[in-house]
Amino acid sequence: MTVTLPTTQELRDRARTALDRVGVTLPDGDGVRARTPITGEDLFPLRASTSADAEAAIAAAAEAFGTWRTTPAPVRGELVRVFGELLREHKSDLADLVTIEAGKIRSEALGEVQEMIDICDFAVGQSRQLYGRTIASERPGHRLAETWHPLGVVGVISAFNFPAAVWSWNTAIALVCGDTVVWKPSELTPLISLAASHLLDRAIAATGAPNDVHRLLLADRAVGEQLVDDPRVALISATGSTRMGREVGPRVAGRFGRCLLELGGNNAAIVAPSADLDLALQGIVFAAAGTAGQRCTTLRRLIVHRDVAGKLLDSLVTAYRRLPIGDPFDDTTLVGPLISANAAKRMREAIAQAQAEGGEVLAGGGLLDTGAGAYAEPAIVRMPGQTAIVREETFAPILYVLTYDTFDEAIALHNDVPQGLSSAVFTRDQQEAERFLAADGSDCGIANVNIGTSGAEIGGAFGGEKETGGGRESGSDAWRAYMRRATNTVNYSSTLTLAQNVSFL
Ligand code: UN1
Repeated sequence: MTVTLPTTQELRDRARTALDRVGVTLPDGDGVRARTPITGEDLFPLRASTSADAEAAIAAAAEAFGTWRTTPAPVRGELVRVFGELLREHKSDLADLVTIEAGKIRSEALGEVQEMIDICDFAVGQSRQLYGRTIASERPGHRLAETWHPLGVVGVISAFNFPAAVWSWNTAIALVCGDTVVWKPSELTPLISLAASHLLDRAIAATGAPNDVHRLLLADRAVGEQLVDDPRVALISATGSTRMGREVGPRVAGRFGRCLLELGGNNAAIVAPSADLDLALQGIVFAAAGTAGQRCTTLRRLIVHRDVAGKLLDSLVTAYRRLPIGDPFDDTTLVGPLISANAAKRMREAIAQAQAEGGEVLAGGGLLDTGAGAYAEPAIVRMPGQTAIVREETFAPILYVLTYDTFDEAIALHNDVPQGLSSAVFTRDQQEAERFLAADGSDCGIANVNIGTSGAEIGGAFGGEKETGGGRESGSDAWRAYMRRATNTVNYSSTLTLAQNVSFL
């Protein structure tokens, strides 16, 4: 396959145009390099935030919290509404930057910005729905209730693969909840971070919200650690690998801070004999090969019934052979580059380990010779069982295939990995579908029927169990993680009645 790619200079110009339209002035200096996986080359050197900058940002956000927490929640919602309008206006510019820095194809990059718009709409509604409960008191003349209050500074640590949407899930909700935010994005995606943060700054200026309700830090890991260890940061919301979460979680817990963790996934789909195989095929290809396998919700394991395995695998292999790989700005491309040459190396190593463990490569697995960028052919690897490599998350498009005979066996295989983010079953058998969603079915935070594992919409809580970290973001009652609860007992009688019938004096 020959791949025609834009030049680094063309991408630099395109990024510059998008940044200009948004109104970003690049911070001159060094320490951080904007780069593009499309050619694998650097775009701009940028000034990195120092430890003193991080200290100042945390102090400023903590001070702004003093004002923001007493601003009425619907007024806070107005900031997020205006931000959402700016996102709509600059949807195409932001999508360009997502493609340039993360390598997503155009429709997925636009989809990422749409997620940002959707969470803003959701958060605006939420700003009038920060409900507490009234509880029936056992005492006469008493009211028992709970009130939700803003929590403090939220430190958001985000990953390259959803460089802007995951930050926006956290930030839109945190802001309506009365919190302030300090953001440390991935070092791989500084330009989209600057653009998204600048649009929020413009919304802040337009609505008169305190300047420091949001601060951005472009920096390396040391600054992330500073956020993690600072007692003024009430909540750390971190997205990334399980290895990262294993370090962050105990450090934040050690200072009794709160953590919201979105870590690795090792998502599987079960394909039952009754499944609509055409539908399953489409769902599998998007979930496994889409975003070049670099979503935390990417489908990594296919657990297919022995009777339909041959037929499904034949059509999957054919579909994989036809996948257009290449320039993510080209409308016909479905698979863009991996984020780095290192990611390609890890993919090769994982496939080699799978082969050593008895795996057979049915499709893909090679690297295109583009002379620039790491363009991998999505791979399908049939495995004799759930070996060590299958139980790991490799952030690349590798789909391991296992077969099963009984549905119980399929569910056991499905749950027998350390991670618990997303899952799916393709079946037309209602008993199987319901069993998959039941307490003894999928053990993941997301469980789907007749739809793949990736591409969740805003509105539902997003997150997973086990080594995925337990956090929930973006929808349902995820807002509660960004607030503190106070239980209030109010005595409006003239008698002091003690609970539990205690008598005293
Ligand atoms: C991620 O990969 O970190 O469900 C987030 C999805 C997207 C979000 C993925 N809405 O695939």
